[in-house]
Amino acid sequence: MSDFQIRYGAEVAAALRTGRPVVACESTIVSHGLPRPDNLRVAREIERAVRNNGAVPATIGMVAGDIVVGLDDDQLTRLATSDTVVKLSVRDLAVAAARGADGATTVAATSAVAAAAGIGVFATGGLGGVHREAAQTFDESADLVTLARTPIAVVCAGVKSILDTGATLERLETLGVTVVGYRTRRFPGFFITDSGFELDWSVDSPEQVATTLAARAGQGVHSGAVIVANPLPPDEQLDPELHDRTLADGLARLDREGVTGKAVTPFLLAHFHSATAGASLAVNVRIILRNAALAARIAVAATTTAGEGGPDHGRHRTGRADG
Ligand code: PSU
Ligand code: MN
Repeated sequence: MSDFQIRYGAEVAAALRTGRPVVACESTIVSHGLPRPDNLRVAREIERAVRNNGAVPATIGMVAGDIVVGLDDDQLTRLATSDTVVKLSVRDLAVAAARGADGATTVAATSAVAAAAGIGVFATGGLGGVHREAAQTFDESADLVTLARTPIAVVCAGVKSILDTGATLERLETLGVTVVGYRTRRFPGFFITDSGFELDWSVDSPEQVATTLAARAGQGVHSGAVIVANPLPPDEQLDPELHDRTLADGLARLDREGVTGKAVTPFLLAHFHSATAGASLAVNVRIILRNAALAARIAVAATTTAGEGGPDHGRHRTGRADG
């Protein structure tokens, strides 16, 4: 019988015990964000990218009602291939556990669980944010409010370009979430290198991110996340013209087919992947692998940076991840 406590993969448990660098990885990008059968291969490649850069990957998800930090390969396969995997944000975790469900954790749920587990760095693709029709629909991802109260460094390529990037950046500012560009002052646009929006800060190295985390822990006044926005090099981005066309079609389909709620993001991503004949998929995979590598280098730097910015970063948090 489950007591609903977080379960740990053996390697992750050992790494956390001994203070080795650990990077949290998300499962919703695997189950709902990437098409099959590529998704399982990519999930394994993400873990390999983390390892190749010196850290232990901890992919987070729910298996038969248990929150697992550090899914093993059987569990990863199950979440990548089963048809009954539910997309879980923070608010879904307890009821899904009570029902013994299989689930994949979003950015919100993955960060909340990772911080509770004492993991200080998290790699994903793109964050959720404010949707373009939010003025009418109120559709704003729970990723934003969760990051406001969850002390973790999240490496991403900005917010998905299907969103209203300007509105999302305004909300992140309101919510007090730190946003830094990695070697850039331009906020990336996920599939696109440059979203067109300027950032106040950039950081130049994994060490500088680690020092920032140490400063936050030392200052003792922070309870939210640090977003490390890592753009694709321009020659690796999706052709911006193809991007804009595909997006316009996708938004029109959304409207026509009446897709709402948590189905919106997976629907638009799937539309991109089929409408660009896999071009957006290749870009999406590049984004995730690059973020996994950078996150690992940050985690490594954080374990060697003096002070509390190291692997214990998340343990001394002041804000509860579960609200
Ligand atoms: N970015 C991607 N692929 C994804 C997602 C983001 O490139 O699959 C997922 C993440 O799990 C993110 C979620 O947390 O979409 C946001 O969904 P929503 O907009 O329903 O909050
Ligand atoms: Mn939503």
